[in-house]
Amino acid sequence: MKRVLSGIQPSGQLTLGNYIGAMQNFVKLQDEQECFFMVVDMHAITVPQEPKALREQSEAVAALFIAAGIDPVKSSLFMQSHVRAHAELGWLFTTLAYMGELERMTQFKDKSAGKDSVGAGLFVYPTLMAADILIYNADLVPVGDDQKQHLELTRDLAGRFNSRYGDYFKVPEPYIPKTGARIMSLDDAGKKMSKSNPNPGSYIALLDPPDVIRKKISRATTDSGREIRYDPAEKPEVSNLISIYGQCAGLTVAEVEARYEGQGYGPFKKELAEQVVAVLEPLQARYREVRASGELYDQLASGAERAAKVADQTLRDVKERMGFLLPR
Ligand code: AQP
Repeated sequence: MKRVLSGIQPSGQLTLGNYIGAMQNFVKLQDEQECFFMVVDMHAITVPQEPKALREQSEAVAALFIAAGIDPVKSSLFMQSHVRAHAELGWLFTTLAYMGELERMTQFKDKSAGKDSVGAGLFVYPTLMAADILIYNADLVPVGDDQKQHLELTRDLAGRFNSRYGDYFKVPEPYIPKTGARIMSLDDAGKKMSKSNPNPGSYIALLDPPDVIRKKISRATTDSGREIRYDPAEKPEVSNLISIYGQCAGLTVAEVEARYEGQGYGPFKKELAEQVVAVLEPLQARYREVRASGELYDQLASGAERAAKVADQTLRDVKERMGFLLPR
């Protein structure tokens, strides 16, 4: 059995990108592997968050994990901030990382572009992410392909620690699904669908009511021409819609193309909206049940307790190897 670790930030409303690129895969993994899934609230504050919204979003993300199919008995589901060793190991890794390698991170470049003042937390985000992963000595890290670069850095930091202080960390492997790994924005297929995009029309939120989903898809940008053809270079907008269709309907790209051969964007978009609604409506019903059940806090406490057992031990081992004087 392999150990799997991944997280989602409560930095806005979760999107269909988070579901297709992350949650769907988490659910598949939990039956065969030992899984740790967390709501990474400490990462969310690397950009300003309104406290009330952060609290609500954190609870919503935790409930969405369960609504999407994560079983909190099989998997350890917890809030990152409830397992304090993450922050401490994050600091230790910050001291191992180089400025140059952090400066190269495209997420940092994207999120800081055009801003007058950029938080230092955004810059060191990847070192906390490395701590999140390595603290469980995870074998596999299921992430969307947008996170590949951060995972590379995690692998480098694990290697650096091992060569300085002796072999300790496993060098984790990314687990990136072949299709649907990156869902792009509905208003610009050059950017990934992102929950912190200020334009809500650019994403489908997992909790969007069906009519809002229909409206957003009908307004989604399309390329010139009317052919439903998967060609990310020539027809990026339609190609993105085809991958969303395929992921929601359980079809390959070729099957979606064949279904709409000779038809225009109108019928395609209409049916795409229904495919998305068919996936999200039952998820939303389960979400409402989870929120109403009142069990979430206990489930998160038990997840954090299981996680802390592993995390605290790793932190102790690391500090010992680095030369800290440990309390007796
Ligand atoms: N558009 C996407 N397509 C596929 N996968 C995606 N993921 C995010 N967006 C897409 C995957 O979801 C997981 C959780 O991501 P996150 O919330 O921790 O951070 P993120 O990647 O930065 O996601 P967002 O939505 O873009 O958040 P903000 O806007 O706050 O930065 C990851 O596995 C990610 O790959």
